[in-house]
Amino acid sequence: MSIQVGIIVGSQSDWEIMTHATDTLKKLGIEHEAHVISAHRAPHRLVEYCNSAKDRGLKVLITAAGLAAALPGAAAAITPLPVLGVPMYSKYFGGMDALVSMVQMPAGIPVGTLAIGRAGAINAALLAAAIIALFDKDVEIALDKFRADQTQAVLDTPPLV
Ligand code: RP5
Repeated sequence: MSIQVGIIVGSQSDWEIMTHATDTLKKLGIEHEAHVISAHRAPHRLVEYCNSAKDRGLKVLITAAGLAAALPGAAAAITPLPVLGVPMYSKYFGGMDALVSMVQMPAGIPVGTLAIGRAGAINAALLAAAIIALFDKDVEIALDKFRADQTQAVLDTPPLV
């Protein structure tokens, strides 16, 4: 099977949180790749990556960045692929800085912005899966099973007290 999801993070320091996205993609059997590509520190690399992403067969990009968090918007400006953005926690503003940056894209260049941190990383993977499931039966089946198992796990939880 070919690689369907490309993950790009602005820094190695974002990676620990974004392993929640790769763990989720693995559970769903979705092939993916991940790279550190900073929009500010390596802009030319970002342009190269995003310009070739669709031709290489990728279907969705998941991006993660903190602080000024230009990466998702810059990626979305270059590639026609759906771009999902996960804001990273920051020491001074708790990730609200990145969240507001990502969600406030000008009309015409959307970034599907998720929650800050772990929930956003997991949900970015699930949203990528939902997009791919529209044309990939294996992913549709895997996502349906994931959701059913999740529901069953809640139902199986014994009373807390
Ligand atoms: C952003 O700056 C990265 O996405 C990261 O969240 C933040 C801090 O990066 P480092 O200084 O830890 O490399 O570009």
